[in-house]
Amino acid sequence: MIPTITAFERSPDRGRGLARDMRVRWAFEEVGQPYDVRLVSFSEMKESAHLKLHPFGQIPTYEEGDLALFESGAIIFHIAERHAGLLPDDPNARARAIAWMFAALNTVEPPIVDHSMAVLFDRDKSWHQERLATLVDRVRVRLGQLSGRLGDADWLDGTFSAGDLLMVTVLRRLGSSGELEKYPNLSAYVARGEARPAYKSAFAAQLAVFTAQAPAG
Ligand SMILES: N[C@@H](CCC(=O)N[C@@H](CS)C(=O)NCC(=O)O)C(=O)O
Repeated sequence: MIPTITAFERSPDRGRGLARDMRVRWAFEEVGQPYDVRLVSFSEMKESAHLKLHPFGQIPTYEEGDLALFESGAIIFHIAERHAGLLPDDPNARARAIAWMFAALNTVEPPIVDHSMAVLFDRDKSWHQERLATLVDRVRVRLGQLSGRLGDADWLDGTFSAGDLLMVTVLRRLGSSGELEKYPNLSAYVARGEARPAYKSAFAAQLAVFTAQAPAG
């Protein structure tokens, strides 16, 4: 059975692959699992049909037969458990890769999202510059620690895993902030992820949604 995921009908990132369906698409491509996509509008995401799939009215969701999932990390873990290629077979290496999945989502993504939300939505606030300085510091602390751990390795723990997949997508959310570029090994790490054929296929698929809807000219 082919799983179906949901994605934005009109992604605010204009096809830059920052929405969280991108990471799920990438996981599917890494393991060679075909998938369908149902596009949803912002208003549809808040309606009861979608809320049954996702209690917080967000994307992505995952449906396959009787199973409905939400949370990109849970969806990727599900894919990784059912297919070879995203988690090592060795039990300890597998546990460490799962720890990196949690680290990406619980420890690295929050300061990055807080920073981008402040840049996007709080520019007009009187306290914006002060708050931004704090948030930038928090991002830099995490990037510095991650950079130190990665060192000159290609991936976080041996071979490429779902932990790297999530970490790369999380770091990409720094966008044009200029923060990632301060850590050349992290920039190279993200570039290595983006160079993977599975990443490229996933990126092209989500970009096609945007270009199909963008006005011509
Ligand atoms: N922790 C969730 C976050 C999901 C999330 O924030 N989705 C965004 C798109 S990337 C969304 O649907 N935003 C619209 C909204 O919250 O109304 C996950 O990893 O799946």
